[in-house]
Amino acid sequence: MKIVDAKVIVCSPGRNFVTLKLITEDGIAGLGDATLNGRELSVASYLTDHIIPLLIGRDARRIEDTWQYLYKGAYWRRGPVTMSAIAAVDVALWDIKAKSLNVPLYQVLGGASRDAVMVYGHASGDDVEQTLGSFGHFLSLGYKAVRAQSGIPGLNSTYGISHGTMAYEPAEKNAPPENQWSTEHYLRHVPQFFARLRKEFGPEVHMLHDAHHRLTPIEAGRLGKELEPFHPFWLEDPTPAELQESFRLIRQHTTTPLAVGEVFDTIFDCQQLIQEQLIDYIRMTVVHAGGISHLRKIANLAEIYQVRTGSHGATDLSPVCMGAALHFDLSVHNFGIQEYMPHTPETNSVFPHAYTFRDGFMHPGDAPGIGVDIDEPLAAKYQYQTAYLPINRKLDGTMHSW
Ligand code: CS2
Ligand code: MG
Repeated sequence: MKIVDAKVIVCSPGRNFVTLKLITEDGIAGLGDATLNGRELSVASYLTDHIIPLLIGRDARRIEDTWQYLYKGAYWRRGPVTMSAIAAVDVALWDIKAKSLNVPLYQVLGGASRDAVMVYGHASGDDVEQTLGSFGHFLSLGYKAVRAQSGIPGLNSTYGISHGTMAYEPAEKNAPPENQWSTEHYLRHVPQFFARLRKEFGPEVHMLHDAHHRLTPIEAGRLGKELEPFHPFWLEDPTPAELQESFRLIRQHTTTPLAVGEVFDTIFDCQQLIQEQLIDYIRMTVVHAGGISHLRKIANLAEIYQVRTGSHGATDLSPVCMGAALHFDLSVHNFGIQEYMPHTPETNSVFPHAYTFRDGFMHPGDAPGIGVDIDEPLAAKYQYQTAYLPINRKLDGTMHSW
């Protein structure tokens, strides 16, 4: 089953997406998401200029060999651009594999381990009252788990606050917008915020929060300890995780569950975190972590150490990624939760899909493959637009993690 054609489709139905399409001699088409928010064209070029010429003529059935060929064959290993490009090829080949067998991908991955996939939504607001209203809205939609992010008193901007009907979309045109940060303001605010959430919505609903890489380990230990009475489902990205051992300090101070990994791209980024049980959920997902093939290896390592999956699922990951992730989530044993930020209607029209949401859970559907397609003529109407993630500065102007 040779690959005879391949193309990279860059489109921007409300935000930029990069999609790889592989076509076999039998006419089977496979899709892979290659979107890297803020650096999309780097991955598009990596695929078009360097990988696609190597794929033409290869046997599409040799998924693992192709992964190793692209990983070891590049010599220069790891990194978000390389691993997003490899991920797109990997997912497209798994899509082709399942389509060639005329089964949904999860059946090829070992079949379903659960009936459906629990997801969490994103409640946010400029202040606590607005966020409480948003949180209640997600409960009315049937979500069993909701992430809560609110504006921080004294700061004119922060991470994760949606405006209008759009889900939070952290990419702005032409130049990175500047956010401002104060750890002191934040640490004063969040425990009170969570106290209000629990008082308003009771003990049952799963509540999540994303610190978005902004605390030192000891500050994260303090926040985790102060949140314990409100038993959050997880505290995400409490501190930058390049230094994996820094999570030992957080663990010494709190039992609040920790989730990390959306910015990781290989198993080596999380190996120590998993093997020392420094985290409870690994956030890596198919588009940035080398595809289904590599994410399965990460999940298998995590299973030994009782770490569960909690894959990233923001709107800057395309429906192609969401579809593939849901097949993975349905099948993997140590599944924890899946992030779900619904895409816009224009994005969904470009990427028709079989996955569904109902009462707080999702299912990938039983269409052959990953169950996601791309309407190329419609995609062509949405031209790429330069867009950047925000940057973040402390009140004195010092650069900080966004
Ligand atoms: C966030 C993301 O979903 C999350 O947990 O961390 O919104 C993240 O900021 C974006 O995916 C970055 O592109
Ligand atoms: Mg996050």
